[in-house]
Amino acid sequence: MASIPVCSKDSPAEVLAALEREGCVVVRGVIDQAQRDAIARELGPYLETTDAGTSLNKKYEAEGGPADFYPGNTKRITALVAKSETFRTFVTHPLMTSVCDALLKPNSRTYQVHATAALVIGPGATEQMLHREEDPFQFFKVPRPNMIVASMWAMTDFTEANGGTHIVPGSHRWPQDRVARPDEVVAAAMPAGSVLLWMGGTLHGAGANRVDQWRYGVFLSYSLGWLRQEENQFIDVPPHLARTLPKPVRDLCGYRMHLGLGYSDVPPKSAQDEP
Ligand SMILES: O=C(O)CCC(=O)C(=O)O
Repeated sequence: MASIPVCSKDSPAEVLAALEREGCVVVRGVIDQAQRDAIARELGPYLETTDAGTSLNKKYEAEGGPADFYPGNTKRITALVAKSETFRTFVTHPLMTSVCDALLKPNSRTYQVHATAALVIGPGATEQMLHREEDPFQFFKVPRPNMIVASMWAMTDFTEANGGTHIVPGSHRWPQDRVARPDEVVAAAMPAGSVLLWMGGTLHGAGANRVDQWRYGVFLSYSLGWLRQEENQFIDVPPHLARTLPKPVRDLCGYRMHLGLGYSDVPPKSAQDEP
């Protein structure tokens, strides 16, 4: 029976081993109630004014994406580095940097924020199609080097019934075209405060919500420093905002060079960083 390994945040070596082996892992007790309350407070005004319909699909379809990628009754807001101070502490969280140091740095001098989103799934939302974070990079055939690490931070409990993320353990090592059997798909069940991590090659998707409560998750992924970011951080976190952020956050948004890549005439540094 397929399952997602569960680790404590105090065992980073186990987290890493499970992630490499199964392509996914749940880490419990990463953020406390005060941090979840802060996220709810900071993102609340954006979520309140967000339509939970499927209008986002039109935007994605217009850009060449699938027409039905986002199942109904899901609120999705992006650009979280710009919107939430607490989220910025997730970006530099030691759990994430230790995993990215180990899995991404062998293939790139730096890594960067790839995409951010709050994904709040309401009653009646149907299951999302399984997909991989690496799908836009299919020009490189499998097996590929590690390119992306993704995570979902549980603001509420995640259950099989309320839309807990569907994951296919082990699928990060599959041929591109292998289709998952139903018994290979596992819903991430985890208490609020946990983080689900998965590899860029792991099949996953949002689960269906069959209960009368909203499932609230915060998504954060990282990619190799020389890849195109999924979410354009230079638009979503523009230079005037980047200058005000702590240097580690600004660097992770991509405001630093990878070897010769990414130079610019606009100084991203704040006055106090200048030598
Ligand atoms: O909401 C989830 O559990 C996963 C969402 C996802 O994979 C996506 O929207 O790309």
